[in-house]
Amino acid sequence: MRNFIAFMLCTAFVGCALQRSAAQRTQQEPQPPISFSGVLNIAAAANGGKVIFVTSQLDDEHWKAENLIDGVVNKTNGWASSKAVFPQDIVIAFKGEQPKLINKVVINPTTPDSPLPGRWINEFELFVSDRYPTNNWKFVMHGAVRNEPRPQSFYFTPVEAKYVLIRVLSNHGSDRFVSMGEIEIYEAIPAVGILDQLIARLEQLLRELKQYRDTVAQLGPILAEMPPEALKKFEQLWREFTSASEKQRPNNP
Ligand SMILES: [Ca+2]
Repeated sequence: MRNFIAFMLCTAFVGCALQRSAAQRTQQEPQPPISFSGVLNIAAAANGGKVIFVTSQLDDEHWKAENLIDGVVNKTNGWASSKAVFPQDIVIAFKGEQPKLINKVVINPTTPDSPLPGRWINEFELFVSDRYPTNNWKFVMHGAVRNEPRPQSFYFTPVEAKYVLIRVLSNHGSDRFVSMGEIEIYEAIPAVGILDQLIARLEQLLRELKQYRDTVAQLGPILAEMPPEALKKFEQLWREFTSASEKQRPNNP
């Protein structure tokens, strides 16, 4: 059982590494990841998030911007712009328009369309602000979403935000419109002490395992065997974790 868990964690680790290497190729600044992220998607409507501005939407029923934060893909269409004209801006605020320290955005381009028409979001920029409306958006990062039906994570240096602007710069070639299924935003969490940091890393691994499981479910297995470097990384992490746990036991000097 333990070997199985180790294997699953390692494959998740590799899936994560694959995604990060993709992000690193496209993210221009700063370098990810900087710190750990919370588990609550604070952009979700269910958690108080709301869309407060969108440049355009194809219609007000099936392709409205609110579909970006409804927590599902494919059950609703997602959002689509009215035309393939760029940029397209989407502004999201958090519950009560309170400031949050954030360091991760997840974009899932999946809509009922296949990737073939090239309508899904490609390049984008992320900005934040403590007021809205404003002409003084703070640049956070530039990234590109692969034309693949899965959630794609982008990490950045923790930054405080009341309002988050996702500026869509391109799609994957369609002259009709640009679309995507879901946007998620996560808080940066402080990790105090070695054990807390290790727990946060393990929790991060588990979250990425779930994401990897979803990817495999959508695309089919992409790893024939467990790469040895992934096993090494996991074993090192596990050693650090058990060693730190030992040190923190009360009967230990
Ligand atoms: Ca959605």
